[in-house]
Amino acid sequence: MKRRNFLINITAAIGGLVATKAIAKMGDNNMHETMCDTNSDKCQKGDDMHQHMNMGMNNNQMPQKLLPTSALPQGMSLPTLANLKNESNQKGVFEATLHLKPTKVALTPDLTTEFWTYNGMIPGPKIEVFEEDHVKITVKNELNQPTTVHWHGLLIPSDQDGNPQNEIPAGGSLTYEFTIPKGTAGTYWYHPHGHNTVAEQVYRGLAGTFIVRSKHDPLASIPEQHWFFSDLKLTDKGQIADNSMLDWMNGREGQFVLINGSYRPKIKIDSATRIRVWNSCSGRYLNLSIPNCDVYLVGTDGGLLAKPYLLTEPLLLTPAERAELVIMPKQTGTVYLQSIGYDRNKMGNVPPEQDIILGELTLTKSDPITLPNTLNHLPNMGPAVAHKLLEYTEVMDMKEPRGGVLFLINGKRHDMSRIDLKSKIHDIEEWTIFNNSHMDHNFHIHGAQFIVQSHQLNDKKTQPEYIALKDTINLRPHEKLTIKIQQNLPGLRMYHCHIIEHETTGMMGQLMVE
Ligand SMILES: [Cu+2]
Repeated sequence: MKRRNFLINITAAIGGLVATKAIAKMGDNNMHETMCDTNSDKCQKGDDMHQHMNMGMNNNQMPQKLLPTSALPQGMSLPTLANLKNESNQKGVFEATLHLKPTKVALTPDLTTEFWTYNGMIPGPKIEVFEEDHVKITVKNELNQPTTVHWHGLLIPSDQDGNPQNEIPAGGSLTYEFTIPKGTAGTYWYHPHGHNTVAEQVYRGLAGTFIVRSKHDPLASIPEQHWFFSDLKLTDKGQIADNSMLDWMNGREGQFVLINGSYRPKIKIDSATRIRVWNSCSGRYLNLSIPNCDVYLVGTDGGLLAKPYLLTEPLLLTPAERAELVIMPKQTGTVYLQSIGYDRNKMGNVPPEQDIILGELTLTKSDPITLPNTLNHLPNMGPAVAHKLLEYTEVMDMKEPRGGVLFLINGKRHDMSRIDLKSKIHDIEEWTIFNNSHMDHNFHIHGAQFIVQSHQLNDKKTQPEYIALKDTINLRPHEKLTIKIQQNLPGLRMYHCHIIEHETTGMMGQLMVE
């Protein structure tokens, strides 16, 4: 969004205009951002903070006209993610190049959209390596702004992990080099992590998958699919829309959710299938419902669970979370893959959450398979020797042009020159993260996979139902989450909310591991 438009918005907000707008949800009749007035039942939110937002933070941009969802073809076969080609013929070495560049993509014969891409692809090419491989990826930045590549979830040295302090200038290039540690097979991804630019670079298309395989994978014999979810917001001219003020406040949600770059694809499941799932959306929470199947959760962000866990409810995947599932169709037929409406307590006048259709599953009933009882040996982390407390808060600030709300950690905005916390290398630490705010936020930290110990909400403390390796986890409003974490490499690590608009506007801190 242009600076001039921000100023117009702010001036109008102070002038006290009452019309606010809400972003239309995916649905065939809601193709533009609708106007809602503050008295409408549909738009009303009850509590104090939301009232604040309604009175002081009206969203006074001209409504953006969005492309009707009927303009994109749907029901194509799920595309396979293209691999990033290994240019090395040395055993155990993965060497490749990623070019970041503006790329015109023909979404239909009549509609060409300019994305920012890795190697011209939406999503970026899939990187597949084995544990202990040596990875050498040269990134050429042909954008007109700096960037970095963050290897989300991987346990690699901090100076190779795309911190905002290590930007690749416009026109520059950098070679990232790291070795994948043993025992870290899992489902990762890569995306930009520069200073102040992440939201735009991600919503313009920059993200890709990174799979680390084990040579002793207990599920290797099961056929595998990849579902990479991303979000796309297009103007009525078919171009990538700027963030609205509501996007900056709540995290961006577009009118299209794509799987592997395809809108509402058809997905065939004709036997027990292992599915790796990524939520790469900027702000959208996915609450996945897979009907007429037994769905086992077998892995999370950082690898396989200790044992399979049969899901009895939709799987909530907040931005940046991943999961590995084994799906066994119980009936033959066609069903919708959906995200069930989940209220994450957005600010401002927004319509109620709805179920949305993500794709169409063509199921063939097949004999169930028996999954191994033991999938992984997860670390027993032992007693913590240090404790840390993080508090998320939200504060209104009309001087903040991107949404008028500051999202803070321990009362502070991200400052690249400030060390917020220090940890001793290899120490087992217990962190308590307190979401002292009115909306859901998630927590992501670089350089480690943590294990959740407990959730506390309204004085009720619960233990997680399964032990899992996580680098990103959701917090409900006023929830206190306790994790155990160990940083095993020295250097600077970021931690932040992964609603990318919140991260970009400063809901991020810096940990120094020494
Ligand atoms: Cu957040």
